[in-house]
Amino acid sequence: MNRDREKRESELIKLISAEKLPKHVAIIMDGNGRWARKQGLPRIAGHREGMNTLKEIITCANELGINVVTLYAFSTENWKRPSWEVEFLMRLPEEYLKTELQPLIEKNVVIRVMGDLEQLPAVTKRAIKNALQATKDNTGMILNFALNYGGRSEILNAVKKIAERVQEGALKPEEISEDLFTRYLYTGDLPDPDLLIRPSGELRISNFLLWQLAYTELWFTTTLWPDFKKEHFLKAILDYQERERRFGGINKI
Ligand code: V0D
Repeated sequence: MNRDREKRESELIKLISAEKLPKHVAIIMDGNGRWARKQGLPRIAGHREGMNTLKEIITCANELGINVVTLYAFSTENWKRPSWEVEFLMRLPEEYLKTELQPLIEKNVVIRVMGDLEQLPAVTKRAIKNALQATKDNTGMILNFALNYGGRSEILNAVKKIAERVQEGALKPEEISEDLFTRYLYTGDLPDPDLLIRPSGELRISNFLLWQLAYTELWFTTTLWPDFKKEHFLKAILDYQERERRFGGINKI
C-alpha cells in the first residue's frame, strides 16, 4: 500500500545523515526488459516504466542534496539489440526532456551527457544539445547521462588525446600522473562516484566508469529498475553511510 511505502520512506529519511551523503551516485538502470516480460508486456513498456523510476530517483537525489548523479542510459553494447528497440530507446531522451527539462531548469539542475554522441539520430542530438545549453549555467545538482558510453573506449580516448599532447611536445611521459589522466576522461571535472547502484540482480560493472569506480562502494539489489523506488534508493544511501561509519578513514581499500 502507498501509505506503507510513505511510512517506510520517512523512517529511512530519519536515519540518513545529511552531512555524510555520497557526493556522486552512479546507477545502472537495468532490468526494464525483464520487468516487462514478467508483466506480459512488450519490452518498450519496461523502458517507459523505467523512465518513471528515473524521474522519482532524480527528484529524491535532488531533495537530499546529492551533487552528481550519473546514469547508464545506453551502452555501446546496446546497438546489438533489435533495431526497433534501439529506435525506441533513441526517442526517449527527447520524450524525457519534453516534460522534464523545464522542471529541471527550475530546480537549478545541470544536464550533462558523456559518450559518443556522433552516432545518435539528429533529433536526439538536437534535443540533448538544447538541454545542455539550457542548463549549462545552472549551479545545482549535475544530472549526467552516459549515452553510447563504454568505459574501455573512454580510457582509450583519453590515452589517444594524451599521446597527441606528448607527440606535440606539450607533455612529457613522466608528467602523466593519475590526476592528469583523470582529467582526460568525460568525468574529468567530477569527483569519483562514492556509490554505484546496480538493480536487477546482475553482479557486474559491465564496462561502466572503469577508472572512476576504483574505490566506489558497490550496492546491488535483485529489484528490477521499474520496481526500484525512492525507498530502495534511500536504503542504498543508508547502507553506504553505515559502511562509511564502520570503515571510513581506516581500512580504506
Ligand atoms: C530507457 C530507463 C532518459 C532506462 C530510463 C537512449 C532505459 C529510460 C534518457 C535521457 C532511457 C538521456 C539523455 C538525456 C535526457 C534523457 C534516456 C536512454 C534511455 C537511452 F539528455 N531515459 N532514457 N536515454 N530510458
